Amino acid sequence: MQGSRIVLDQLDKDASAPSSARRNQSSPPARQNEPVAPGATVQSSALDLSTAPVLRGARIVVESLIQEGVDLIFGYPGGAILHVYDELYKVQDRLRHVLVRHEQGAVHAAEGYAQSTGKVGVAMVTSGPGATNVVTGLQNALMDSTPIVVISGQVATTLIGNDAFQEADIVGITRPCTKYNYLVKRVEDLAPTIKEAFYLARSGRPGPVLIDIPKDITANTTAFSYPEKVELASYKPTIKGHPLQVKKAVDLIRQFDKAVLYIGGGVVTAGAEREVMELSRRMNLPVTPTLMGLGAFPPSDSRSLGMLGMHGTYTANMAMAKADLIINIGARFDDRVTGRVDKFAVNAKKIHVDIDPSSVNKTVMVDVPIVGDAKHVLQQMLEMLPDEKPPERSAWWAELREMQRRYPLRYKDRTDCIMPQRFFEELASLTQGRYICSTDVGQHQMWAAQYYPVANGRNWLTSGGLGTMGYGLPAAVGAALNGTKEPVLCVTGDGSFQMCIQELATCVQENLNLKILVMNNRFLGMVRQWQELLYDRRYSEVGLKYFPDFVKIAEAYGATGFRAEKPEELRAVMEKGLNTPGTVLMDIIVHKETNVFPMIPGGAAHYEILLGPEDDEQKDAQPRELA
Ligand SMILES: Cc1ncc(C[n+]2csc(CCOP(=O)(O)OP(=O)(O)O)c2C)c(N)n1
Ligand SMILES: [Mg+2]
Repeated sequence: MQGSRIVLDQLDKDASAPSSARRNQSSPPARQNEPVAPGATVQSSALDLSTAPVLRGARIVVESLIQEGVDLIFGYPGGAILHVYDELYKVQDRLRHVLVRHEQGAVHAAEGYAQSTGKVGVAMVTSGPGATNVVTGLQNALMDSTPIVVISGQVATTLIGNDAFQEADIVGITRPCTKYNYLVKRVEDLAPTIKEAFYLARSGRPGPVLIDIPKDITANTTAFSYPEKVELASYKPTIKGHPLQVKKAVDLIRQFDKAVLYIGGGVVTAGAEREVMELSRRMNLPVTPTLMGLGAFPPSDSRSLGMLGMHGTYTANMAMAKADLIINIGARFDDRVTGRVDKFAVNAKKIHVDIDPSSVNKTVMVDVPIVGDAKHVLQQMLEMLPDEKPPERSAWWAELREMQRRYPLRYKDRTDCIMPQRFFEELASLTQGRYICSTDVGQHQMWAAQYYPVANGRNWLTSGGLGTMGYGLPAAVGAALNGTKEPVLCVTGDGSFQMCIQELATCVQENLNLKILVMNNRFLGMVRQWQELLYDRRYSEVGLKYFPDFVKIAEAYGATGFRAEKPEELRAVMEKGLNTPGTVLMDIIVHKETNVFPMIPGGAAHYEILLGPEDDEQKDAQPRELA
């Protein structure tokens, strides 16, 4: 995956210093918006831009953001970015800044905002430690193709390389974890760089872009006009699929019977849900989404096989193993899906539609690669497939239905404690999957993926590629600030929640309609599960021996807290929590040692599926071989 840093790199980058933008130089920092005092009149900060006014770099930064259509940024101030924060103070009527409590939170919030809206999320931080705190979020956004722009302050150009106070070579540090990054060295380059950064972040395979701006560049002045377009000779994402390749794909879909449509996050990014549905309907194709593709196809549709991958359904994974044709739309043959690559779907012809050429033939060689935007390519396919009677694929569907009948998701409920799956079933039944839901990482994430019926891909915020504990709460903050009136859910674990717990302050400060559900198993549950199943139950440092009282923590931050410990309390607590205004935390104490099944152990073939102890035919949870 790391393949996706764009090609532009080689062309215009300053070889020595991290980064590069082509023109640059720059300025000083700034500070941020306080709530306007009650009764105070807010004067419009708008400028007449038709005259290309001479502005200092800091003002150019904020005016450029406004010209880009940005109205919300997440950030944390400090010395090197102070000039910009001072300008933010002046434009608060046009550009809102939300103060997070940790820079990691700012980036995940920008990601949550971006994923839930399709717009570019923006974060702003200071130099040195502020900047290094964004690294996890950048890598997360890179792996999940989320469009964000991060602006970091840098020490003055005269100090760069001097081990100056709060100096870090953030362009060097983030080179491998951004789609592109820039060090702005001239104030004249600021506006064009920002324009280009947004274009790169949102176009092609979206991703994170970082702009590092030295303090003197934000103090220098120049005439400001925002460029209208970006011309990059070396970067022109392919949108339409090659017609001959599309024709080959369509011929295969017509010809092969045991076909599966394997859809990923690219479908959500491209907004290609309707086309996927249409292709599935016209060609009677079973559909399985990856973790990132959840919501791109209705889970209630009869052609849905449920999620694919390590904790996907038995039927989805076995369908891939038994298929004679796999049609991958906007997914990347991730190892959580393929398992051992040499044993992956060996009998299937493979079609792969992806906007990122570096993803094609990267881990799995395919028969028909098509580089292009999922929506366009699917439309091209549909044009070649008249809406006639769909093929029956009766033997194939019979086989799939039989697998679904024998191996549905199942668990044994208990009366003495809350089973985790029960918790997710209740959540699904109370919400019907209609709310935006963020997750953290671990068992709760996988159960959420299995049971929460995500109604729309933009409602599903999860850290797929990087698996970043701590993502869930700040991502939900970003989504809750996207203008939605509905509550936003954050499903988290007792471990993950503590990784960005400080963002509770942001939730309360912004009076967010956020409902946090902590699936509290008093364990780093997913790691414990691996230790139970693969390390003979040697639990090494997975028991959270000290548990803070999450309800009290919520209250200490000014939020509301509830707890459910017994099955009979569960629904009432969830109802009360979902209906209480503002930020609410529900601490749901679940059975400690339940495992997530099905499970394909790391390194196993994708058909070596462990089923749960409840499964009638698979009581000992032994790997099964491909029949
Ligand atoms: C930042 C980070 N550190 C470590 C891990 C490894 N890891 C994956 S899942 C997990 C346990 C998560 O515990 P919790 O949040 O309580 O979720 P549970 O599995 O119990 O539902 C850990 C430690 C990770 N994914 N991210
Ligand atoms: Mg846990």
